[in-house]
Amino acid sequence: MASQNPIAPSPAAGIYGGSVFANVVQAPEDPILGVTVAYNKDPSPVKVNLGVGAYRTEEGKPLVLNVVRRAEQLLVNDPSRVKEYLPITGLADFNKLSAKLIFGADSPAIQENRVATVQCLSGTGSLRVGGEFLARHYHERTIYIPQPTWGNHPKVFTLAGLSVKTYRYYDPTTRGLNFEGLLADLSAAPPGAIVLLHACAHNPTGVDPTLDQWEQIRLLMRSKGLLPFFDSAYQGFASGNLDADAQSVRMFVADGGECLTAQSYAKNMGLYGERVGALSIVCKSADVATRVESQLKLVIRPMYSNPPIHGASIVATILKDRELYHEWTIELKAMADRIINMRQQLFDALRARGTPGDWSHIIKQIGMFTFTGLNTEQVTFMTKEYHIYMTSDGRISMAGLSSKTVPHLVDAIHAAVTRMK
Ligand code: PLA
Repeated sequence: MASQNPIAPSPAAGIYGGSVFANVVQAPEDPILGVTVAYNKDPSPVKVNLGVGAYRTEEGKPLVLNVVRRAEQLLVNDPSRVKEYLPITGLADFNKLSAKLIFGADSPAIQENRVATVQCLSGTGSLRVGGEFLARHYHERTIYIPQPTWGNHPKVFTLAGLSVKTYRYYDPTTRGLNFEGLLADLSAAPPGAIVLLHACAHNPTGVDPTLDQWEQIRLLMRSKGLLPFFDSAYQGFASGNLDADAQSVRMFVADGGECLTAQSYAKNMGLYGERVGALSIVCKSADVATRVESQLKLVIRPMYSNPPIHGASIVATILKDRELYHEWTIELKAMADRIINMRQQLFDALRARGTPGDWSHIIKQIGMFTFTGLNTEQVTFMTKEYHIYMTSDGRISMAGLSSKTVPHLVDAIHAAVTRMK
């Protein structure tokens, strides 16, 4: 009977000093989300978190959009709503409306039913599902990502089964786009290679190609048969205008060619923790799109079966109602404007302080982040001495800054650049 004792130690336990997991090593914190972990542990009353890209109000508080609260109220008050499983591909309305939002209401690809859209777990989940689909069904397994890029990109695509290479993107000397390097690297890529493009508000650099440069990128990519995979995590957050921020994607769809797009509603609707996003694959024909969708289901079903219902219902409620949609665009513009205003305030304050250096990139860069040019040593100093939390590459989230915290940040930057070069 003793051998059947359910709480008897497993045979391996002794070997590993009591736990079968005793040889598991401590993993490092995530380079971005780990900044919040460190920030939360700091008891200092002056601490500021400029790490993760999460919007804060002037009072430093997280923001739930009024239009989101209204949509949630409508959902709660609707007794016909149930908690059944969604289909594997998610909420049908949400998928249609998401495709319209990124490609434009009059997009021929949508009208011709050439787009396969599936609801996924925010931007990250959409990238992962797209990556896994490509690894299974696309002939070229190499994906080129910009250098630098969002730190999770290489991990997502490697684990999806793709081989990750980089193309030149940012020039630290000009703090702008390395356009020549970008064109040279994409020209040298094997025909058919996948290319990850940030639709707007490039993370972490805040540097986007101009429309003219996008057109040259498009011509080069189409001539070489390179497959565009757009990451659209900041639509509306860059300029404050949803259509303007989708222009890069729409240029590639307008030429009739194929592409993938991962959309996130984390930032533009403030739905971070609801994990709501979409993957769209634009195909040459409706017939191909139908087959692509059937294969996307085979990727999703064993991964998480089907997506959550709440966030997608909020988005669909807002996108399908003219008045709610309008209210959303106003709130979105207010968030984008506050970020642009913080750029100006930070730039003005550094100039007024006489902090050495040309800080004009702060007002030239686009979107949620400023790529300050501060080095790891300076960042460590600012965190230790001033309790300013940011990623070690010198990126700061402008959305985490407010008029009240600008002077403290300027003190920290001034001390960092004057004391350590
Ligand atoms: N793509 C890019 C370019 C991003 O910057 C982010 C989020 C995502 C995708 C994924 O977002 P989602 O899955 O939440 O929709 N980047 C954040 C957060 C804002 C993070 O690292 O997870 C950042 O601070 O860089």
